Amino acid sequence: MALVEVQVPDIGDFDEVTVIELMVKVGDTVKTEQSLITVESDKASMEIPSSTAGVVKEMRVALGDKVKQGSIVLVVEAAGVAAASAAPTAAAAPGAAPAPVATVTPVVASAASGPVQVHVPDIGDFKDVVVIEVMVKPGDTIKVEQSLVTVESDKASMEIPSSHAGVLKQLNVKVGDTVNIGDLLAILEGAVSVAAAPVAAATAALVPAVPAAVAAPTALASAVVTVTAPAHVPGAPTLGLPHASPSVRKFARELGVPLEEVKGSGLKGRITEADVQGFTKAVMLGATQTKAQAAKAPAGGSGGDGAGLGLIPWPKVDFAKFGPIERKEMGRIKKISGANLLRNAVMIPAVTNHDDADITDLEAFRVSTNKENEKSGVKVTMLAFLIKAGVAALKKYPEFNSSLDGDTLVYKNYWHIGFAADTPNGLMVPVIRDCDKKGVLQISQEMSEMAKKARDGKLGPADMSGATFTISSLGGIGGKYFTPIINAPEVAILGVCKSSMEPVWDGKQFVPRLMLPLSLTWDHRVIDGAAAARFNAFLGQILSDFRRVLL
Ligand code: CAO
Repeated sequence: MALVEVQVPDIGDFDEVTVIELMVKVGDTVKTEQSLITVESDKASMEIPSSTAGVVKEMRVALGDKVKQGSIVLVVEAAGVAAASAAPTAAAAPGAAPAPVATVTPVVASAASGPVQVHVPDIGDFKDVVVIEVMVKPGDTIKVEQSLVTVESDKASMEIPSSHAGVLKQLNVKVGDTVNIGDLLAILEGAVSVAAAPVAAATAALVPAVPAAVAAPTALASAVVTVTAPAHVPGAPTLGLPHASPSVRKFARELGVPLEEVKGSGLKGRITEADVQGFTKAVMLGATQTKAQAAKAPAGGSGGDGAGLGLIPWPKVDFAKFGPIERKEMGRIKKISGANLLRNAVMIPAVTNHDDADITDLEAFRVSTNKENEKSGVKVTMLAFLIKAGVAALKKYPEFNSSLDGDTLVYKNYWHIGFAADTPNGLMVPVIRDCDKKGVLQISQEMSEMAKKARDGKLGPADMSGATFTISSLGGIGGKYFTPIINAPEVAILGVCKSSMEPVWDGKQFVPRLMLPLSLTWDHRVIDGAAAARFNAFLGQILSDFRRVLL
């Protein structure tokens, strides 16, 4: 066992950098190359890896400390390494991690009035760094030292500034590209600049003309001049890049979190991983919205502009140009149900299976029951039979009575059935609770009361919540089949149309049977086509012989 001091390795031309993140603490076991701290200059941030595996015994740096090459970061008790062999610097240590060098390359002094190529400068030991941000676009007027792109390795991110001023004619990289030293980054036109040392470069930016001492020969004036830009210019202004370490940036990118909208709680407003998690949680809970969400939110619940789905914008037409028009604001219920329907239609991979059920005997039974019960005032409806039959099918195929919660399926051991009711104000879905415990007569009675309440605009939120499955019947109106939209978080909905007498082959002859068209829409994330076909077939069997409900 030996105590090894892990030092800041060669970090290129960075003089002093600030410790902005401690990624380990005393007692942690660290591996070789594991990131220990994040340091930051005004243009680059980088993680300092450990040269030695072992247990952290002592932290020698704190948040906000300034460190440079050779500064001791921490002391590690390294197994199997003799104290005498403990390397004084990370770079020299056995098995040392490659130093996170972000080298500043002196800028080649040159000047031209023609196109100028800007290449990726010497960025130290980094290879295949990824372009994570493009800060300029063709046509932009670029100043000397203005950051063009941000590149990132798994240990550091840095901005690549322009060595020249001019108009950006061509940008050769895009977000996601990987680049290496010498790669062509951009071509500037009308570029006139001199950038010697970083400080001199800053001065040159203020001087529009080319100093005579370094003016390019006239013959070169129209030629393409290749210039290497510095990877880092101490003292140059940052361009509003969110303050976060490469690993936090990567984490945010993986989650699709717009880092510029996250409020940093770290040093100097630095965004930490916990900040990104907090932001994500707030968005998921609906406590906040990203700017993109806010911009694409459906106006008044009536529908977005399609941009959120990468669709072309909704057509804006001046209808009055083609004839007389009248504008009427949509009602509150239509706006609310419209927003819900849009979300459900867009977010659920829905499929609809159509089938027919033979209800000849059931309809005869319904009519005779109603005759017998004429005096009771309760009219038994086909929909009440459908609800009862639906519960039997839901019990046999429980995934139709479930809901998705992330990757978990929630099976409900209650059977509350919603039914779509057409009202003057729009579509409403009252819910009849515990349909498994109620008879067809009671369901018919509750349904007629709920339908009346819906038409009178008297349904409360409790009347419309908690459904496990919905039935939408257009039977009293007409039609053959339709594709109902699932009422999330339910996973299926049954659409029913008008029954009609049809010739059905009984094996020997065609016989007239009353056939009921069924349309079952289901969420393909939860249910398969075969299960949907079985559900419909089972439902059809029950409706053709209702005694099966008892089985
Ligand atoms: N086939 C043939 N006739 C049917 C039928 C069917 N599937 N379902 C009902 N009928 C008949 C009934 O027998 C009744 O006829 P009678 O007046 O001769 O007895 C008539 O149609 C009216 O039915 P109803 O009003 O008694 O009962 P219902 O159960 O069909 O409907 C309700 C109740 C609330 C569902 C209905 O009023 C309604 O609002 N339907 C529209 C639902 C809707 O808009 N769905 C679409 C959602 S997607 O936009």
